[in-house]
Amino acid sequence: MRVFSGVQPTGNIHIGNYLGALRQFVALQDEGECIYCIVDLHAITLPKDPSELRSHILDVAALYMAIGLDPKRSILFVQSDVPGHAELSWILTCCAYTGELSRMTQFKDKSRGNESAPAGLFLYPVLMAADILLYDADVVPVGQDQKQHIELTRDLAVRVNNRFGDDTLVVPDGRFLKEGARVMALDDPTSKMSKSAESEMSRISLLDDDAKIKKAIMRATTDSDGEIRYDIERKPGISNLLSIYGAFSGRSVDDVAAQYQGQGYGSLKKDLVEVTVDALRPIKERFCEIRPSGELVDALRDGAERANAIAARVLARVQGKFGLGV
Ligand code: ATP
Ligand code: LTN
Repeated sequence: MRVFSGVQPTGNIHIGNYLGALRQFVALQDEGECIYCIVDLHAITLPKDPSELRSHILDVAALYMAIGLDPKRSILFVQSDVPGHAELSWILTCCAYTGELSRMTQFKDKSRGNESAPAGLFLYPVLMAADILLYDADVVPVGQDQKQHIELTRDLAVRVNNRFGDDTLVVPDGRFLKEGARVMALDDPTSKMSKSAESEMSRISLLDDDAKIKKAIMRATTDSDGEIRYDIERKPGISNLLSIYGAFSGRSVDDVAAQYQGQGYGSLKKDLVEVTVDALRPIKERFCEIRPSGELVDALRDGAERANAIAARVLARVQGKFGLGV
């Protein structure tokens, strides 16, 4: 089984990224051949300061390793170090329909009908499909927000295969977790926790200090009926806290809710601060060792070389089917 996934270097990884996607990356190392990418070409779909981008690329790489990804067992690399991503992306762009791309909810949210939205934002899901299909990946661990993009990837693979034969592209499956697949913003539990949201109190980054973690959780938006119960529709704030608690402690939300039955929101929040601080402490410690070390860049160079060897083979196969080149 081959596994592929990616994270954008758009800012510090938050607990939504970790609980929804990255925690699966680690577990999957025992199940198959894993390829994890830092998708810098996706990050420039909206303008980025070059030195900030460079530093976020290295931060995400160090965080990959700090959470337990092993660059010897898995391939860890930066997307733009493997030219095949952009090349396959163009081929797939020629197979995608403008209608289906216009229906992508992430595009609609980020462009909001603006005529001067970058075309890269529109083509973003095609580049994501290329990332996955370039490695013949079987499984793609992601958060719930990527479900529509995974469906498009599958549609494109099937469309290409219908034209050129089933041995052209592998049709991948998304893998979504039950607990943590959609962590919501702490200050607004009706929108998802995001790296690029303006408010720092909306998220907890894996590198936040204990005081910031405490502040964000204690101030998290809740309702006023005082009852601890998992009910996303009526109690999105408390449900979000229960689901973060459950995901970090390996327990079900109902189990956690039962424990706090009859207690105030304050004691749930106080304990969640502790659970979160304990879970992030070892990650932060490893990050501080790995980030300044030269091994980080060496690992990424080695990863790019190994990724490129697979990508070049798949790309040549697809180009051959399309009749490209001499
Ligand atoms: P941005 O806010 O800049 O769009 P992001 O926070 O959505 O970024 P990505 O790099 O796009 O982060 O996503 C990395 C992985 O984390 C993806 O698999 C995505 O599905 C997952 N993910 C992102 N946000 C959440 C969330 N709030 N809950 C669960 N999973 C999430
Ligand atoms: N679109 C993803 C990031 C991403 C990705 C991928 C995830 C780009 N290419 C390939 C899995 C596989 C997101 O999280 N916003």
